[in-house]
Amino acid sequence: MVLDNLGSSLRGTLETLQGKTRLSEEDVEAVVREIQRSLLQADVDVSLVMELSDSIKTRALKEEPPGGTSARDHVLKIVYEEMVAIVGESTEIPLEPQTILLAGLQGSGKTTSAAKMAWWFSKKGLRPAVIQTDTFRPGAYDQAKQMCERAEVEFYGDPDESDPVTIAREGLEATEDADVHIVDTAGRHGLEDELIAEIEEIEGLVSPDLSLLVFDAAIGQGAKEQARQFEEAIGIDGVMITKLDGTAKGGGALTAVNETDSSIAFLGTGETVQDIERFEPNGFISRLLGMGDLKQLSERVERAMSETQAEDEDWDPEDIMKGSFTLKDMQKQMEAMNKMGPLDQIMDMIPGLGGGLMDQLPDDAMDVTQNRMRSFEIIMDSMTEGEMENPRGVGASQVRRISRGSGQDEETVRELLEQHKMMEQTLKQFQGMGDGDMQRMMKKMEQQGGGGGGMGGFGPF
Ligand SMILES: Nc1nc2c(ncn2[C@@H]2O[C@H](COP(=O)(O)OP(=O)(O)OP(=O)(O)O)[C@@H](O)[C@H]2O)c(=O)[nH]1
Ligand SMILES: [Mg+2]
Repeated sequence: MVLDNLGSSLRGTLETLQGKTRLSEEDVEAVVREIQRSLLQADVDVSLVMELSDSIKTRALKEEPPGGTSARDHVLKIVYEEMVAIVGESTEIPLEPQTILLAGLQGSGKTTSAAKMAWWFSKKGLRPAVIQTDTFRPGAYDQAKQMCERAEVEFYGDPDESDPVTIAREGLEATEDADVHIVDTAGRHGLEDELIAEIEEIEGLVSPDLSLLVFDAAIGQGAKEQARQFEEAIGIDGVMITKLDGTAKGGGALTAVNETDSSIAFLGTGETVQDIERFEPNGFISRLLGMGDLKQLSERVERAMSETQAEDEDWDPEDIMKGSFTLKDMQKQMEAMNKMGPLDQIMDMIPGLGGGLMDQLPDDAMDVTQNRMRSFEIIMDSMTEGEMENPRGVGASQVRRISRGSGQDEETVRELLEQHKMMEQTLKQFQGMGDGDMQRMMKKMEQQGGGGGGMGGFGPF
């Protein structure tokens, strides 16, 4: 999908740097030319391409690769950092009551995205409602209503009312029990004054916490002007890029984000209400440039992500001992393990397990290296609540979606599912352990864990 060409052509150019430790001016020129060519082909705005390639060039020539780093890795790191600087972190979407206003040109995907977002919020345990203020397009009411039915979320619209502002006001009142109000608006062919005036008025009335620009990935060079006008009219906090499942080149996304000085909130990847992904900058750019090389770099970002991840109050480690072991449990285990140290050391602490039983377990069950754990963490962030609860039900198409959303290979997603299965089986063996053994084990682990309070009910790993 997006900018796919950049990934492959850039990798090709970088291969020619293989083995070099210093970069000549020509080397840098060649890389920068390749980047320019790919970005322009992908419809990224010309001035943005120039800006980006200038900063890459300057840095690549000026900065010394740190000791032991190849020239190739050094350039890749700079390209990665400069691109991440443009797309930025994903738009912060707090999981709390809020009003979201959607703006965008006709057919950009606003109505579809409204239902998708509502579905997304409902999966996060919030109660969303979609308010359809589009009185311009015939059928807008029915379309939104149907999509909301499919998403199983509340909907408000009034096919007999012709004033969008009235609908917005009445809609907010009628759905006041909902936590998250998503206000859909009408689109027009171009940026007519009428559209801008209307959305300004709606914006004034609903005073949204978040104004999102919905943006067709195919827009290309038109992106800049469009983004600028919406930014001036209502102030854009984030962008939802739609139709990334299609043939779109997607470069307009970079332009829009840069132009509105905002960030990407969501990606739309299909026509059904579930086809929505939270934007993940690290995965997005890594995917663009060829993931493998960037693991090291992205670790830092990932760590920051998991640290800010809210603690899940519902999770009860005791449940594991009662038999069910979901991916959610595994996620929590991994978080805790990160704080505790390598798995095999923990296993050694468990009385009676040091030798015998350990040797009977498949080697792979212990092979949860730090790197794989990090990949797994990103993957799990891209999974739905339902998939986390029932990983055995995850089929091929879901694997594909999760892989796309997380920027990890499908292979790694399948490995995660395998790993979960193995841990689940391993756990079954532990469940036969006597209570006394278990208590001793817990005590020992608490001591080792440096008195970490949350470790009290920590499971068997
Ligand atoms: N393949 C694909 N199609 C999408 C996506 N998002 C929206 N669409 C399709 O794009 C078309 C337009 O989507 P709408 O949601 O009606 O767009 P809109 O911005 O509300 O359009 P107006 O209300 O007329 O301005 C529909 O056929 C959608 O099914 C997406 O992420 N992928
Ligand atoms: Mg619409």
